[in-house]
Amino acid sequence: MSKQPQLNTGELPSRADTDTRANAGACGAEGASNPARRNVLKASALASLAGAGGIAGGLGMKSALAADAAKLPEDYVAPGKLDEYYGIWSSGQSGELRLIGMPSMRELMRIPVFNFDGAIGWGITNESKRVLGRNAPLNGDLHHPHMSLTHGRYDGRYIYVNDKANTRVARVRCDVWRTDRIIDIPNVQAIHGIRPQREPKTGYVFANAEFRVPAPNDGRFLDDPKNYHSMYTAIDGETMEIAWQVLVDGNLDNTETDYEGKYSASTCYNSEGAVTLAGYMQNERDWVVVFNIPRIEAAVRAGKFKTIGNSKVPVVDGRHGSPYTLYVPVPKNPHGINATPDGKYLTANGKLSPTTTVMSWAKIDQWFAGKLKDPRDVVVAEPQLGLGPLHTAYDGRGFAYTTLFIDSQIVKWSIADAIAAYQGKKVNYIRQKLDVNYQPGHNHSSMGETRDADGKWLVSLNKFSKDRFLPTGPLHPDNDQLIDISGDQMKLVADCPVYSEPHDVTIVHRRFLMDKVRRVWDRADPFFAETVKQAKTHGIDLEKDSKVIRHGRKVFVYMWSAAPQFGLNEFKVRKGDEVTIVVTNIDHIEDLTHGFCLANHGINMEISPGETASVTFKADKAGVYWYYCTFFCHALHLEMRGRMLVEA
Ligand code: CUK
Ligand code: CUA
Ligand code: CA
Repeated sequence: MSKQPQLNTGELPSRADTDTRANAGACGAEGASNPARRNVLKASALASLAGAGGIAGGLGMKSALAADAAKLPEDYVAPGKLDEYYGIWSSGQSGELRLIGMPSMRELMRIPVFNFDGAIGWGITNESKRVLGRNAPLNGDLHHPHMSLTHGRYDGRYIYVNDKANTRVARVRCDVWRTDRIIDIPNVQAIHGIRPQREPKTGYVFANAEFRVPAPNDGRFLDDPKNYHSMYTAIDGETMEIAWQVLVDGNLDNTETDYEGKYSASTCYNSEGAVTLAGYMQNERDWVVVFNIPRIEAAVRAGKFKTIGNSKVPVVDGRHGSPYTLYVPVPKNPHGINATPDGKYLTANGKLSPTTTVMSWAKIDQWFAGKLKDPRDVVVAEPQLGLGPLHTAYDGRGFAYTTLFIDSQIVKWSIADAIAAYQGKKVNYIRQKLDVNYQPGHNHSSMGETRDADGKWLVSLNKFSKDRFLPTGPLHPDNDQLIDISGDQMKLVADCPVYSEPHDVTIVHRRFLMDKVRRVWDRADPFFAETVKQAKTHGIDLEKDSKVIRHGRKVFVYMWSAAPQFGLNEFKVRKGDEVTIVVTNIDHIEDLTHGFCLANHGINMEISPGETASVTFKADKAGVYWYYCTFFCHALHLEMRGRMLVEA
């Protein structure tokens, strides 16, 4: 995705189904501005109120700026200027993570996680294989990226992501933006929703298993759905070890945690335990299951668990009637579950019901304390929002924004008014419905899943783009739309085509990240420490030495790279040797990356400043094979090459 700033050409949408409010041109005319300009506007507006002396000058300045701002679209970030937010995008079945600057929506970087990436050699290098596992599948279905938190605020350390396709959870480091751990989740199938704990600091990362399977799933039980299960998994976010699992009734879809470190909760759309489409829709109500974390931890400590098959993970029984869980009946096939940034409520979105169910963490607390009888007593509102509510985001000012998949809209509503209406008061809790194009799944607001929710931007991740872009063949991009939510009314600002198929995004203000991002690698970085250790055993100083070391049929080829040269002009091996090539980029200069590509061997890897990267392969073809640099590093970049000579 690379969206050019949409200039305010006044080009109007031609289709009747495009809301005119939703036109970028209209926004510009209403005094749109980039965030910096917006602050100037705010300051001048304040100045105009600050006493008689300020009025004339303030107003004059304000209108001048407004006229100026009217020339620029709201999301405009001038060349050379930096975005205010990092949008951390999932990519669905592409299996990678993407960094997109916001509000410009310019794609900044892609971080391979579960997928093959030929640009940096993810899936090729030994360093990436150590993270992936040697025979790991090179695909994934990455839906949910969430940053680690401390006291309900982003802490800029890690992004945790799920892989629904291969039942995994991974962690990406935010300093070098590289995946550093991928783990398999045992006893279950298809990790979907995940959430890091908010309080006191991401301790657990919770992971939902969506598909019910036998446990153990070893062929003993097959077509016997009564013996299928789903489990909730708690992963230690630091060590990436699995702490425990909870056996549940039904299945698990999305998950959310509170702001106090006591509870987490998941939606279940298959309370029926069905295996057919008609079956999943049978019950009028499914549920939200709430997990009592301290009670589960106590049960594990007290040995009240079992283990399954070869797995050593403690499994606690959290099915109906257990002291560890609360099952709250909610309307039919709920989907997204989202906690409000004030720490008070969570909402479960109806999907097949036009409602969103608002629950109170305080009432959940009372229920577990035995002060409430009916699980439905924890519900404080159930507003009717429209057709197909999937996910809800918050602005920190008491408003919620829910995607309506079937209506192709975002509905803005007041949480307080919805609660008042539930108590019988006559209030209209709906503030606005904005058409989006088309069929939104997730939406996400800037900083909206933290205490710092700032209510500036909202992204609607639309599953269909239909006619919004130049045709690209039968496969269409998704359409992620940028919406300004800073005012009373939502305003659609930009369309942004994205490759299949992001589900979710986390929008993090740059202040949480910019200082933490490394510009060159630390030579002591754990990502390639194993390779550095191996070089030491061969007596190699990676920064200085370029040489070939042979141990029987194993050959280690060490070389540095410095623009525009590799440390070795050529090296010789014998057909059948197992060759390990280790390249160290000794250009410790920001942005001076080299690549190492070996012709006709399916090998390419990136070596950023200060990095060591390695690859192991069998030299199974005699002859001359050139290796060359693949990142344009110097005027003589094309000349940066050498030969591997393979003796017959
Ligand atoms: S799920 Cu895709 S739209 Cu996987 Cu978060 Cu709701
Ligand atoms: Cu080194 Cu191009
Ligand atoms: Ca159902």
